[in-house]
Amino acid sequence: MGLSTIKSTSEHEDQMFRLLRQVDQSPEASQRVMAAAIGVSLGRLNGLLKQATEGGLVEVTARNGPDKRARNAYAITPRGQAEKERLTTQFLHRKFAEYDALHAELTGAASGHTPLNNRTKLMEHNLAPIPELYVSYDSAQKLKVEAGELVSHDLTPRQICDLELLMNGGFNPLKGFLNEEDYNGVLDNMRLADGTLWPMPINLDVSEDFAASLEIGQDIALRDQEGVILATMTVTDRWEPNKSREAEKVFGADDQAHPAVNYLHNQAGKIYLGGPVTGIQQPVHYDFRARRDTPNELRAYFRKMGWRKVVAFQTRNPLHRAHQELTFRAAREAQANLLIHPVVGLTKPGDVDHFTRVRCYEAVLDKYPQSTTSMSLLNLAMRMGGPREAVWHGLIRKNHGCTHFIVGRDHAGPGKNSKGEDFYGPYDAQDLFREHEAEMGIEMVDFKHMVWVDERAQYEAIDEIEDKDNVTILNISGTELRRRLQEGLEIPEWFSFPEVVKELRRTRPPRSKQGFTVFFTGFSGSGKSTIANALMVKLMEMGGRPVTLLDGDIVRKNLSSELGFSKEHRDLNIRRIGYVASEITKNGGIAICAPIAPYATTRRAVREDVENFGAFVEVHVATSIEECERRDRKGLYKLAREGKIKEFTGISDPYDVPEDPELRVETENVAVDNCAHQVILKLESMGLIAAE
Ligand code: PPS
Repeated sequence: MGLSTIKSTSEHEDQMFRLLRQVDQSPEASQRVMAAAIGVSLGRLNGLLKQATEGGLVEVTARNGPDKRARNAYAITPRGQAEKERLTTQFLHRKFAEYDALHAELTGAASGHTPLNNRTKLMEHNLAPIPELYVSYDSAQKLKVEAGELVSHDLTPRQICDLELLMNGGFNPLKGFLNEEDYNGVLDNMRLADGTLWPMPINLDVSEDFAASLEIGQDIALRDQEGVILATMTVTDRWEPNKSREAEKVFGADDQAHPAVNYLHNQAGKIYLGGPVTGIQQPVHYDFRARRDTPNELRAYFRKMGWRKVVAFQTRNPLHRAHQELTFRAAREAQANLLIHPVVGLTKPGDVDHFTRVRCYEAVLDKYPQSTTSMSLLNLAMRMGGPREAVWHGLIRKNHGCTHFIVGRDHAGPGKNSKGEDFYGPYDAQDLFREHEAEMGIEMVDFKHMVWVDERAQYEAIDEIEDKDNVTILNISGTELRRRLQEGLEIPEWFSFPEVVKELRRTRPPRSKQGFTVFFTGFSGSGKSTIANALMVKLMEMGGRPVTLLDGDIVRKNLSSELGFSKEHRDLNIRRIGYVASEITKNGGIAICAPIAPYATTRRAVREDVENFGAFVEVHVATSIEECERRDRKGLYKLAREGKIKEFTGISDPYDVPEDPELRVETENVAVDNCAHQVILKLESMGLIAAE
């Protein structure tokens, strides 16, 4: 018969709890001391120990005692830690119930204590300093000089983010980039080789050549993009990962529509290096320095402010009224303070840049009651890994001294897969978090979907509105917000704060105020330059934005004078034009380009460069090669026919006709003015020019 059936459950659990606490605090104590501390007989202690070891809560290691006789030492396992926490919570639960009953007996009324399930459970004190990987200032100075001699690896932007959190304890308990055994554990069951919960592989991916040049056991220097040495690493492991397997295990699908899977296959190096890291200095940030805190700085801040419970809110988007309402509610529910903890490392491609977001957050911060809420920026490189990412975020926030974490619908969701379906279920992240909550030592506060109830002029949680059919419920989706910003339409006060809308409008002005590029392409002598010149003058007459003409000949004189007309040189020439056009577009100007640009792939690459910042309008000047040759303004076609000019487009070199340009203009029997006007009409229809 099992012990638990002999003893009453609660007594047994109390004893187990005391045993786990005792093993945790004094693993080396003799059995006699242990039994006395727990208040049980030696026999009972043995029974408990047997059960704890069999259940994987405690590990036994043999060692020699002072009298040279071998004896056992005990260590608590991560599972044991989780069980200890569970039992603690249960113990408190019972004590609350007893207290409540006593209160009622003495006063005739309930104590007013909120039942445990609805109140903050016992939280770990996440406020003691957390281990960092940095060496002391003096050692760092010395190490920096020594590291100058080492082979070095230039970190990618993502690796810099990862390294910062490794070094400052944000990724505690990791001590470096994962070794192969830990990596496999993380992939297979979200655990390091020693059983500790860790859901996200943190790898140093490098090229095959670099990996091959190293010896196992060698120290390497890790440098930022300006060459500053941030850390050294001892390479203990080197392996070629199966990236499809990693994608399947970590992100649930080997589908490149997932941004992290795309990164894995197309950007990450082929080989992984693992090994412990020694931190020399933090990556340098020139922006919002006062708003960046290491885990220990935040822990110290919470201690100083006397904050015992802190709810963290993770975000990669600007905050609007609904967010303010839900975060504040979450904090109130948990009877805790609030930490707005936005990610400013790498987020999802296409997100609002972090400079704009931080200015928005600063505006919202004033809307919370004084000294209840703080904001700190987190230099995390997100993976958009949904459920696993939520658990990872929770562990990171715990390391930053928080006791609670808000997990929303589709937390860190990557969008749709290549079949147009969601990668994860809307509540998968909450489910996985809940499953590991006790072990993690940070509690989940689930997100309430807040909507505006017009009649009552306030935000309410949608599932708490009882008169749904009789009230007007309003909400604006992210897509709708982007459309309104794009088109300069109204954004109502109930949705966001005027200060936030102002910031967003500054960064995302309506299309008619954004920069854009008009890209003419066509044969030599097709009329590109003439139409481009006419267009430039018309746009300058309208005013409002600076206009730059990057004509084929002008560019070849000023930017590409050393280039000829081979495929390679033409590509280089067009990529240079694309780069300048994208910079002009980024800065709100109009770039008009007029090269031949014969290759479709190169034109597509330029389009992608420009579209990061504004519209790209491709105009095919569709004059036939016969007509161009007939006109032969510069006499080049004649020379080409005579073989005196080699690789001449349309004669002895290819031209890919644009398949789907924004506009195609015919120039035969059409006046230049009319062609330029067609472009103006197109720009108007795309919202790129508008009446004031
Ligand atoms: S490309 O292919 O886009 O890099 O060409 P681009 O920079 O527009 O330069 C085209 C002008 O260079 C002159 N030229 C030639 N064109 C085509 N093929 C060959 N081999 C060649 N050699 C010289 C020609 O005058 C082009 O001017 P445009 O303005 O197009 O008539």
